[in-house]
Amino acid sequence: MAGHGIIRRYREFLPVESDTPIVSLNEGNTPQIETRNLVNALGGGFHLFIKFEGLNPTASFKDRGMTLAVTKALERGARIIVCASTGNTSASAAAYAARAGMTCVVLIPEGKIAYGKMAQALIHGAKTLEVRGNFDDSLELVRELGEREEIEIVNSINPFRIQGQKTAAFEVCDDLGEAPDMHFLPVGNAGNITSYWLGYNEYRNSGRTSSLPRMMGWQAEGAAPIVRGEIVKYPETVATAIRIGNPASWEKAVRAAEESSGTIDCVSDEEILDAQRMLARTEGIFVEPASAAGIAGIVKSHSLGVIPEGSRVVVTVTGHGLKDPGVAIENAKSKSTVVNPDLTSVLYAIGLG
Ligand code: AN7
Repeated sequence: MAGHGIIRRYREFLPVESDTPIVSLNEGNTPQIETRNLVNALGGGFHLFIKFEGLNPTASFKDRGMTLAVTKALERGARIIVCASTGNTSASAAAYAARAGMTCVVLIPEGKIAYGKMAQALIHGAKTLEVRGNFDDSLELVRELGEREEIEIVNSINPFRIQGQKTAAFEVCDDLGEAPDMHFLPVGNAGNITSYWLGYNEYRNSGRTSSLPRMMGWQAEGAAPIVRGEIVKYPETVATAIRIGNPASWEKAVRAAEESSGTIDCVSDEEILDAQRMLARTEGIFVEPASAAGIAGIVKSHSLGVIPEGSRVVVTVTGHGLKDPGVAIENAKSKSTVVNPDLTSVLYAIGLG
């Protein structure tokens, strides 16, 4: 059932009944692309596969958890879904709520979400509140709103989000025929690393795979509470999606890294932007800055000799680059050229004059 959404494809692993009203946009089944150019640019020595989650319906991995969270909210009769978000969760919630005919309320940090994500919340008709504060403040408010019967929280503190997102690990294993040796991904609220670890374990326990990957999570240097071991009160990073100072799934993420002999580390904004540009130029894959944190993690790990020769590495790139055009245009480090409408001008501008 690939292509019909993650609930239909993996329903035996998910908490749904035969009469559960599935709300889906046919999310999941995203491409896993082997990227030899990038590996060669780094000096070679391992196999790298990019799980391109930016090709989900709302252009981020959040759709996997959202389909299940909204489905379950509808099933129990909630009328309103609400979330705090750095942008992608709100975009996804807004779209799935529209599909389900539910009301959606999103709380986002004022002025700190990427342009494309704001467009998504508004066009899908979500009640969009910009909070004078950061993501962590917004999540506190959402926890309070969630006390009301008619409201369902669809942040990853809703366990159905994690259940839906674990299907990405299933797809990785189905594509590779086995679990990879290492799995890299960005870490913000730490729901995704928790989900992948759950998924890899369930697949191994069901006998579909025989091994588990090392989980390699990456925070941004200015928003790295797990790496530092303390809440970051004023998180700052160009990767606004992971501008989070007090992750909801903190302990679970630490456990995933420990149990898997992996790590949670951080990369600077400069490393993130370099990785975004490098991936776009060597492979034609355009990701948002937060997603490039995982790529930067590979660059860093490889330079430190942490990636064993010949290993199979998967990296999840979580959101599409078009989400944040402003950062991309600045980071491209090249400008367009205005020319007169004649061949001489064009030839001159492209260096053939
Ligand atoms: C592109 O949308 O938290 O560690 O509110 O948008 O599971 O939080 C987004 C997080 C990585 C981090 N990459 O994942 C939100 C939000 C992208 C993201 C993360 C996010 P988690």
